[in-house]
Amino acid sequence: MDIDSVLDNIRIEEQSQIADHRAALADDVRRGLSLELKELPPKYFYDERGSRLFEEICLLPEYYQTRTERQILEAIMPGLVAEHAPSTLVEFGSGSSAKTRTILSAMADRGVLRRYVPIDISREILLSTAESLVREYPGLRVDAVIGDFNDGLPRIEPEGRSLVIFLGSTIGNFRRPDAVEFLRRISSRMERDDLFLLGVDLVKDPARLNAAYDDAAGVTAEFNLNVLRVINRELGGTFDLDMFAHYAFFNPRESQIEMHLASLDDQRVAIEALGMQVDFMRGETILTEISRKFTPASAAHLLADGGFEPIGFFTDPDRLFALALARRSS
Ligand code: AVJ
Repeated sequence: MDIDSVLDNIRIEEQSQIADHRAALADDVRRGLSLELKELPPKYFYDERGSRLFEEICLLPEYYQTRTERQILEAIMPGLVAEHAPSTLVEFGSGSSAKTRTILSAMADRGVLRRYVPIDISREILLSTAESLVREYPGLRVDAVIGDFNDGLPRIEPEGRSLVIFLGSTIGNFRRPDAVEFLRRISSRMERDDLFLLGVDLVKDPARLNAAYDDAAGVTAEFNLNVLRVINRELGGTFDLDMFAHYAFFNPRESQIEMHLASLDDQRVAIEALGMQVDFMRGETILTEISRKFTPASAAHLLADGGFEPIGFFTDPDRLFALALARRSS
């Protein structure tokens, strides 16, 4: 397939409100490090190095999420496509769309695949993914959307039934009210016969959860510390990465993993671009990520509050991970 016919099948639309990523980072860092209980949003882990570290995490023996979700997808997609015949796949936070191929192939095998709508913040990743997919799936149209999760579902002209997916348990990064709001923005844009598939990590033995976020090879620790590197580079921070330790644990009362960076001593850090100095007491932590864990009931409840009617719940034999299927409630 020559490059012109490939590009004929690709459209990229910019929908993100955030024109200036450094300004957004500056605002979030100023706010988060001024709080009495310091925190930083997890989205800033993912510069080039952080994205590479996350891909490494997905291959770790302790991190069961990625391969388990893929197993479930492989098991359920043929049946789901046979029953519902979706022609458009819409994916939030598509990244490099690795798991997406399982779904696209199931749709292609049934002859129903028409269009893929990946939504991601990285134009480069969207473009390169779109190009390879258009080559791999003859006749596929890719309408890529550059956007943030906060932008919600893009307006797509209806053309058959859509399957909207949000995989990887990324919903677990949202505090519950934010998750509800995010889901509501999606459900309000969906047609009654569209489908929504949500990946959720399940509650399990806390030791297993703790290991998944504190791997023996130390990759998750590097990933966590990477946010300080990003602040140093983008905002002229003076964080000494050797003066902070990765600290992650399951909090059963909140049903969430909490990932922190703990200050190893009393210290003062400057952030030049913010004209700001931040004091840390020995042992004080920055909350860098929450990763909420669900039961079948709590996932169904969240979906219902988000404007969805749960219609299916699929898990693996060890009940490590789950995919919840839903449609808009009316
Ligand atoms: C990409 C948000 C699903 O919460 O498990 C992996 C990120 N953090 N190890 C997760 C992550 C530490 C991951 N999500």
